Amino acid sequence: MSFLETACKAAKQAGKMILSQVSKEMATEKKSSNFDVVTEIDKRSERMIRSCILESYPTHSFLGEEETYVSTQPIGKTLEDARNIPYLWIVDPIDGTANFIHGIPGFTVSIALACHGELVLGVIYDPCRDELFWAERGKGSYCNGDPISISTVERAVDCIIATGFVSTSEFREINIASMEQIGKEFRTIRVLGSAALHLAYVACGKLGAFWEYGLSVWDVAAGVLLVKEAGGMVTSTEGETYQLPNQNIVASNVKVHPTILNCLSHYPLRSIE
Ligand code: 2AM
Ligand code: CA
Ligand code: CA
Ligand code: CA
Repeated sequence: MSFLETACKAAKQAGKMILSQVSKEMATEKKSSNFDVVTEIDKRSERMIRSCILESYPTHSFLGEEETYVSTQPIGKTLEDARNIPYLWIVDPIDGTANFIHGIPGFTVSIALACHGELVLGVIYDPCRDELFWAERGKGSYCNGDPISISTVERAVDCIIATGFVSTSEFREINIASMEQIGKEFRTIRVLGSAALHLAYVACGKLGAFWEYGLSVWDVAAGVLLVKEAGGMVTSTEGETYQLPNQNIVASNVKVHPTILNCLSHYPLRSIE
């Protein structure tokens, strides 16, 4: 089985298990705060994905949101150290846990593979709609086997942009404030609750763009490759070339990118340092 096949199999298996648990009674556990919670299903999903990947590739490294990391090689806390790692899988076992807990469609499984710190594979699965998105470096992006590409819309006013705001993030206020300017330029703003789903929707052209402050590497790793391989642009909120694990991200169909960066320039990050 190829890396892609393994990742797709793991994402689908986990996604179907998650879907089967929606609306069932489940305990939630507090992580960093009351806003940051995890369920037994997040952990079960991560264990399923980890077993599937490490059974196929026992020497690879694995970074998951819920159980930090298991690795045959020592890896650092951030991807800065990932350049020394030949194969690092980066996994969000449920992106959109809040939606999952409340039974709202809009949660995904996100699996990426970085080789020596460079993204080579990204898979995002939305079990509610049975949509499997994937991208391989240099080979384009796909949804359920069909090639996808970014929106061709030229003007911000003709497209929908998405965002989210992590309640516990130091960037929360700036994220919310930035909606004011962005909201004046774009048709409307959506907050679907899964950063990975937002990125998959930018890749297939449903959304013109997505921006968010304060994200983690597992929220965006797969989606960044999907957007790039679909012809889109990904930068930091300050317009620099996007590099994992930058927390602040803008992804778009290229054409509306300058409008977003211009809006965000009203909210310099220096102001919260
Ligand atoms: P999660 O569901 O995996 O935690 C939405 O804004 C994005 O932010 C989602 O990708 C979500 O991922 C993440 N997120 C939401 N609340 C969070 C919190 N309190 N801490 C960390 N990440 C959070
Ligand atoms: Ca979480
Ligand atoms: Ca997440
Ligand atoms: Ca998660």
